[in-house]
Amino acid sequence: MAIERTFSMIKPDATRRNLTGAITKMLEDAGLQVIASRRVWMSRREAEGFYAVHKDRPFFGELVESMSAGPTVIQVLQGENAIAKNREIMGATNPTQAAEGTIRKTHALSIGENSVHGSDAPETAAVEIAYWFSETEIVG
Ligand code: RTP
Ligand code: MG
Repeated sequence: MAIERTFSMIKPDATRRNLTGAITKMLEDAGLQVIASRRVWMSRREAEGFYAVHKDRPFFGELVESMSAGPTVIQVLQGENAIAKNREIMGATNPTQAAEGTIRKTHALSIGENSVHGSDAPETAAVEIAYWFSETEIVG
């Protein structure tokens, strides 16, 4: 199995409820290693840039609003099959459809305030990591 890197965010709804440690523990317990981490309060412009692929979706305004409403913890995770593994631990986008034991089933409030983000493919992982981190900040 390939060692991969993926980009993860602990969203404002979760940092607001002091869940940074609890969520990071779920990631680490699943075998993912945090090789970069920073707390940021993103601007609307940064949120719009990061989520540009969703700009024509009806929920875009709400998404940008919630992501710039408070601090986010951005992380690079490394491990075997890290991209798929992280998506599995996160659970379905809508927490009502997320499996037992997943981060979203355990902690998310709604589809909009769903506590975490994770890259969905190697190409998006590379773009998303580079959007927030320089190579020197990533210590594998
Ligand atoms: P993510 O990108 O955040 O890891 O989650 P995802 O792939 O499961 O979901 P995606 O379709 O990429 O959507 C990005 C984020 O937009 C919000 N969303 N709101 N109100 C809605 O119908 C709706 N749909 C999506 C969610 O917060 C989702 O994580
Ligand atoms: Mg997505």
